[in-house]
Amino acid sequence: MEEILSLKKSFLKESKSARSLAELQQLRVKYLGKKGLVTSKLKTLSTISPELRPACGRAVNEVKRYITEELRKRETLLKEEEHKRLVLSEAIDITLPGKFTPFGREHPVNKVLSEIIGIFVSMGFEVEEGPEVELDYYNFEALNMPKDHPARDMQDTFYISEDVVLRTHTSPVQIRVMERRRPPLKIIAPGKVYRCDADISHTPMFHQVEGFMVDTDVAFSDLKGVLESFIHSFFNVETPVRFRPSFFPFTEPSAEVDIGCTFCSGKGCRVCKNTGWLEILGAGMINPRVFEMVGYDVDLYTGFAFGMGVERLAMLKYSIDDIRLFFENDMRFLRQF
Ligand code: 2NL
Repeated sequence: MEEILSLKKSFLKESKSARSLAELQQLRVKYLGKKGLVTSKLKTLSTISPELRPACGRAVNEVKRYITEELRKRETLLKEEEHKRLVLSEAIDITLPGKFTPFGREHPVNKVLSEIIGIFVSMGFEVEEGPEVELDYYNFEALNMPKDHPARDMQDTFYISEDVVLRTHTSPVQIRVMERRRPPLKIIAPGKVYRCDADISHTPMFHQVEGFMVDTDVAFSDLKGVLESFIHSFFNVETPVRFRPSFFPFTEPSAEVDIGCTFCSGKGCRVCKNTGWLEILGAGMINPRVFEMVGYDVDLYTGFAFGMGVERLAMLKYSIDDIRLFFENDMRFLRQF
């Protein structure tokens, strides 16, 4: 009986100092295992005199139940402690400020580009695209710019090889369309173009929208009507529009189109160099030489064409004085559009 009671005492002491589930498991083996202390006591019951055996048996079983129950309690306690430790070690401070992820938005150049496209689409123009790396033939030759033309100088054009260039305008898209299709055609060609130039009004890459219309009797008055409609729609006001005689190898006659200065309303300022006018695009009647290159009957068809710089239009619309701002990706600039 004494031995049984001292078993209970020694277990109590040892179980108090068990700090982990592994230590608890060792205790379980030590007391309740096959060769454990309690198990051995049960085995020795048969050696005890029959009168004392029932009392001793009850006592050992009672100690066994007690130890089993105690082990279960300690196990629950240790598991809870372990869980608490885990939760604490993984805890995050929800009062800390979050990581700021800035939202993107459409670039002002793309915004203006979409707007320009939308206006021409509403007038019935189709949109066509083409390669930025272009054959010399489509970029120059087919546009009546022969080998000795000054615009073909290395100073202005990025050459990939003798006969491959980065397109300097989107006109080659229109040549490719005319080779493929017959009139009537009303097409605009938006996209990136490249010129070897860099200052406050030039970047080596910029965006252009060119457009053309070809049919049996397209006149200069059609060009004026389409461009005036476009300009009034784009600037949201009835700005004065002026066609000034000019020259392009691919149009004849050619014109540069001005609008009343948006900065001084035509009074004269630094931006319009005191002329009261700002040049916004170039245009003209397609040179019959271009039609010959694509195999159109020059006696049957006439057409107009025009070209505009998207960054330049965006600069005029939003009073931006340095084209490079579009490409610095300064959020303080980009957020404003
Ligand atoms: C400008 C002037 C222009 C064209 C582009 C063109 C295209 C073909 C045939 C004839 Cl396929 N012309 N395009 C015509 C006149 C002017 O652009 O100042 N662009 C920024």
